[in-house]
Amino acid sequence: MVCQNEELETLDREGLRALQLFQFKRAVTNALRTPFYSERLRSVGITSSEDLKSLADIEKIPFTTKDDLRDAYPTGMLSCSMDDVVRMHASSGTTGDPTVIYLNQKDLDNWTDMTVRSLMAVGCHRGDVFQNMMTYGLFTGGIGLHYGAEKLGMLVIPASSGNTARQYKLMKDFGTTVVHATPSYMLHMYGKMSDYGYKPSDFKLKRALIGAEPHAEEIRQKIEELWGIDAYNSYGLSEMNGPSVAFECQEKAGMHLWEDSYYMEVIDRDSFLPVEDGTEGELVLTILIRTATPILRYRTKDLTSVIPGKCACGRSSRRINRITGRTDDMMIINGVNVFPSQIEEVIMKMPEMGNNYRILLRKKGTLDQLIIQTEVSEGLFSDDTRKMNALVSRLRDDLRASITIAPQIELHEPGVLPVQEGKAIRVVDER
Ligand code: DLL
Repeated sequence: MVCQNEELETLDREGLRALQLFQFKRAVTNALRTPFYSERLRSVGITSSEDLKSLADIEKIPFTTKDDLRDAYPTGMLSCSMDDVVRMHASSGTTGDPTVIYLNQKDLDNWTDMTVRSLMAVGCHRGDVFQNMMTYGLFTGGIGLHYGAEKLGMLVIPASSGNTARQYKLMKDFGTTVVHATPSYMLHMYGKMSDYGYKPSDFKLKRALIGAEPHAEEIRQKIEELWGIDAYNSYGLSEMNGPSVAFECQEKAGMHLWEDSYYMEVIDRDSFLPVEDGTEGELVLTILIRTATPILRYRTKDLTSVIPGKCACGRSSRRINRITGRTDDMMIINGVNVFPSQIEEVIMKMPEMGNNYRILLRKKGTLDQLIIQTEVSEGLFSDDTRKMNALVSRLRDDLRASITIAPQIELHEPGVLPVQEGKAIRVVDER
């Protein structure tokens, strides 16, 4: 196994837990220096890290939510002098005050090391040409992997997102071997390849690191088959620095959540109690490698489960399954609970379906209406209504079998449905 820090990455569970307790205590000491946690922790009787005797004591700490971060805007979660801060990231703030994360130089170095580790886990190395198609800016996707890729010795092309024609030119002229993009953008780019006069053999691409948005296993497979490359799932969130919280290794058997840097819990959505490995629940994370903005027991709202057992690669950090949805993306359609991921899985299992789709929710009288707009594969769209109707009924039947609702289906030609430069917007709720 080629890795960044073999000793840490293969540490046995006992050693890992001892390290986590040590780091958790340090995180609590830091947290007590922030206005927000000093009040929150004292309210439950925690006045020093010595109040945590074991990892089990962590459950005494109340969860932190996105609303807590918003309420603490702009400096309620800062644990050091602003003079020591060298970087900030913030959410877009479209639904209220943004959330801000500060990092000092050591925090940035720690994050960079985590990204080097993630890149090495998927086989990246010096000599690779890394085209970073994630947005650079306050969003952590672009800049997040940038420093690690440089530290590893890859040639970094900071292309940022969008401008497909330029992406293709850069890929061809500089022999890009690794790209970092959202899965929806990888599919969009492929759809435009022939328009720009290219074919997959024009490129030296070997790997895509895909993340920042939910996607079914079928989407990964589609990207791999269309492009003839390996695609690896990458998970992260700005509150926990950004990309490189959890990353697949070359086994492609779930994402290693780097447990020497993050303390993970998976809790039942209703009771908030921990669930067994293998059972789905909400992921709760504590960052152990950042001083300037400590965040303890953060409710990510992301749904996943811990994969029981050890990975064949030898790394000891436990793996999580791909994110199936968020606690807040469940749609209630005429009383039936449906997750967008269930719909995506059905669409992507049909080879006749193309690379882009949308889920529309409307009101018709008092009832909810579910409309699925999906592009069909290249060359399949036709005026032959019999053929098209047969496709529509097959998709409707498969969806009914999965979600118990028979939606209205609209088939479209490839390239017709809207595409976002950043994260894909799949659900449009007009109710
Ligand atoms: O999306 C950080 C990131 C950038 C991760 C690039 C990976 C690659 P935020 O904008 O704060 O940060 O959004 C975080 O996006 O809570 C999940 O709901 C979702 N998400 C991120 N990665 C995945 C993934 C970045 N691989 C939110 N699968 C998270 C499913 C993902 N959902």
